[in-house]
Amino acid sequence: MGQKGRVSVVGLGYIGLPTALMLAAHGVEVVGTDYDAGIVEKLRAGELTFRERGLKALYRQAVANGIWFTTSYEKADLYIVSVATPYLKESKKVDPRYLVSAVEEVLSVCGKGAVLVIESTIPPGTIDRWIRPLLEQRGIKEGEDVHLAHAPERIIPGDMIRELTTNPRTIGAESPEIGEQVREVYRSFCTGEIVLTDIRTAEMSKVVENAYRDVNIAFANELSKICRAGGLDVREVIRIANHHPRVDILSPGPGVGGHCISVDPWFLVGDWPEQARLIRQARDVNDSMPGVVLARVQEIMEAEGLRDPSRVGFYGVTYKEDVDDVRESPTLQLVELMEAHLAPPPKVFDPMCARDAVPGQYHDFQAFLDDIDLMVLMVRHSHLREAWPQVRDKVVLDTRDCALDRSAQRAWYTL
Ligand code: SAJ
Repeated sequence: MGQKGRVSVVGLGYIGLPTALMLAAHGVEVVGTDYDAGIVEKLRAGELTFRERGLKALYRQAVANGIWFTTSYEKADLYIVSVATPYLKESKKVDPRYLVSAVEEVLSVCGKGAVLVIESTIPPGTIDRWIRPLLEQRGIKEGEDVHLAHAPERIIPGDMIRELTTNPRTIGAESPEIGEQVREVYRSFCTGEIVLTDIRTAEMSKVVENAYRDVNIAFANELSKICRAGGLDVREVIRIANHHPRVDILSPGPGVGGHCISVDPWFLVGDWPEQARLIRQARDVNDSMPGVVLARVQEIMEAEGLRDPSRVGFYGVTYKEDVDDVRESPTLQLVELMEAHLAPPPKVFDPMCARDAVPGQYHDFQAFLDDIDLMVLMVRHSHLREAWPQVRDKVVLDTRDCALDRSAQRAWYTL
């Protein structure tokens, strides 16, 4: 529909693709651009690039409404830039290279009055430091030739489509008028409240949301270490503590993966190392968890008289349940640690991950079971519940409190 003009979504990854499809499915004219020809070819051929509940149906609706995919940057009224913003391993600061190059491409094609919305997660000051200078270098006037806004995404992988529709959103814009214009575009599909603010506050609040969750998961993981040392059942302790009306502790686990919670807090540490002490500590606690699992595996092997590390199997390689994303996955970190400290290679099975995330990954559950004695439950995929009757006579290490029947197993351990 011409009313909102044409929207170009740049970067068709985990966030850009659902956003582009959602806009198109709600009648907005959308062109999706990605520099990766492989992604564009797949999307043109009717194939999705990752698994997510409800994404297929949304894709069909968007295609029926005329969305198209290309590797070239097109003229549009509004651009939504959703490219990866990793952090630099040494300094912990944001690595803006994909963002800068995408914005450079957009600036080379966009017409006067175009609005550039950055959706990628960025630390406060990124637009000042990296985007505004790009305009200045080209003699482009912000507020006249081009307008800037930041609309960080907040959707949770595994429930993206519902959350895209219902989550509240934040839009930081160069002026209230531009904020209003951007809000109108998101309003086409978003039923949640859309709050307007300035760009730096929007940048900060997004990073803060993920740092908050990281700190809270670290608290649960630290409790799990304390309870193990104190001979207590951490799950029971948390369950009881959470009865308190103002206590709501998260779940301990084998570590924090994914490209958001394990990355974004570093931005604050990178820019404010003196102030961001707790946030840094939380990162370290969460990063230590794969090592804690490894130590537990070694203890259990000892206790159960299991001598062959190659008969240890990890169930789940994705960073969490019912997604196919393996970025920063605790299992991948653990496999690396095992290769360094125990004889390689451990066995890995994941029902969500069609491609091999590790060499020799199993795709047949029974074959995986036949080759292992100790099964480490790393991810609580829905598949596990259905397939559980197949699992018999194993030593199990449950890192996720999977709430499964233990009676058919040889022994059961928790983190
Ligand atoms: N995890 C635990 N214990 C918990 C909760 C999570 O160990 O109690 C682990 C998960 O297993 C996973 C990691 O933490 O490895 C992160 O998973 P998650 O489900 O907490 O979050 P993400 O990374 O999938 O999505 C987050 C969300 N942010 C918040 O909830 C504040 C989502 O809303 C954001 O849109 C997303 O980051 C993002 O893209 O920034």
